Amino acid sequence: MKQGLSLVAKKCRRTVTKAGLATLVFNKVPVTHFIVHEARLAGTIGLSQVVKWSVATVAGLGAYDAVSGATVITQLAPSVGSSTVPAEAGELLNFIYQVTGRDVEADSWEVEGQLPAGLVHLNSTNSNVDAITGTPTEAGEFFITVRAYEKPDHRGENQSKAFVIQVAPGNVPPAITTQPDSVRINAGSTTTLRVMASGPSLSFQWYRGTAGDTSSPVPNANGASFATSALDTTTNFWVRISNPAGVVDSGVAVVTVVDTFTSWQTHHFNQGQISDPLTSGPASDPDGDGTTNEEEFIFGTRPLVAEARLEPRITAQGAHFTISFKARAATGPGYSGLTRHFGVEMSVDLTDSDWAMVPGLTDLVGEGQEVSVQVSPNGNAGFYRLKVWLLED
Ligand SMILES: [Ca+2]
Ligand SMILES: [Ca+2]
Repeated sequence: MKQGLSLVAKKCRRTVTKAGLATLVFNKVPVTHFIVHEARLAGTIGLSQVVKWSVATVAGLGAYDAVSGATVITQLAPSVGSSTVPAEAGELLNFIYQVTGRDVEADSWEVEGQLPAGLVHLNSTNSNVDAITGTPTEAGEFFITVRAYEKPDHRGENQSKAFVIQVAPGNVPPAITTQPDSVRINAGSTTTLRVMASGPSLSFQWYRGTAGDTSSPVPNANGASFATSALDTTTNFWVRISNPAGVVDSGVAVVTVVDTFTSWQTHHFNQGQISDPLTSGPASDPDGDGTTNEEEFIFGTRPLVAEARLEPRITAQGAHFTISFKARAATGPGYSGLTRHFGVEMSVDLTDSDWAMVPGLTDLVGEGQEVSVQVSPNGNAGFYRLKVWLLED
């Protein structure tokens, strides 16, 4: 019995000594460094210091039972002997623990439960000492269990102990690592905006408007990302991120809304008409002016008012001809994010294959201007047609 007791105490002293050394010397660097340098440092530190630390540590092991030789897992650092592990967000934590009272070293270790973000299990092998290390980035209480196994790969007899890692909020203000992106969407649809930020205990609030203007908070938009409601007009958003140590505002993300035939419909037809494709469908012509609804959308004319077709005027001036038309701008309801373009094509015989763009009239942006261009058909008969199309800005 006496011999058994002496064996246990000796083994305990050896493991405690190594871990204690590391904690004292390297408490400002990740514990991986300690593992690498352990052997070298053990040789350079004075024996009296080692002994002093060993004694202090053993004295702190309240649960250690030298008489029976019971196997226990004990915290060595940062809070010797405690089942609570104090930590602070943004500050390096080296949580070191050891198993004592065993006749053989622990061959493998396991951590059960969710570690706070930023911490990793060192996952020692063939060592009575193991550790969890890193810089936690979130505050809170994290309940974990560490388990030492007699054999590799989590086999054999095992011993476990529960710890709670208490991460205080710390003093690290939030920082934005990725700003929210500006996007283009079709009118009436939604999008999801995202921001990425670092720092502990982050709170988010998204706002409409220009950055810094908090008059229009978006209800329930309190995460790193949020889905907008269906948007009909171009809208600016930004997000304020805060924690106990500070506040940071993102830049503005512009959600550019681009109208489509479908959203144009909602501006020109009532609900009953929209539900009737014979009235509001793209191929329908409810006003009987020979222009389909889709063409009225492209030309910028009114789908329920019969109007003259949008056509170029041709006037003769001696041997020359002048083609003129009004290049309407794509403005008003149904044209958000769109630009109207005009071009004139010419054919000598009206066959589909030989339409050619007229030089100088290949692509004009409609700004409400009167366009007038002289053409010379070179003595041949010529046919002209006006081409109109909408493009996203
Ligand atoms: Ca029509
Ligand atoms: Ca019309």
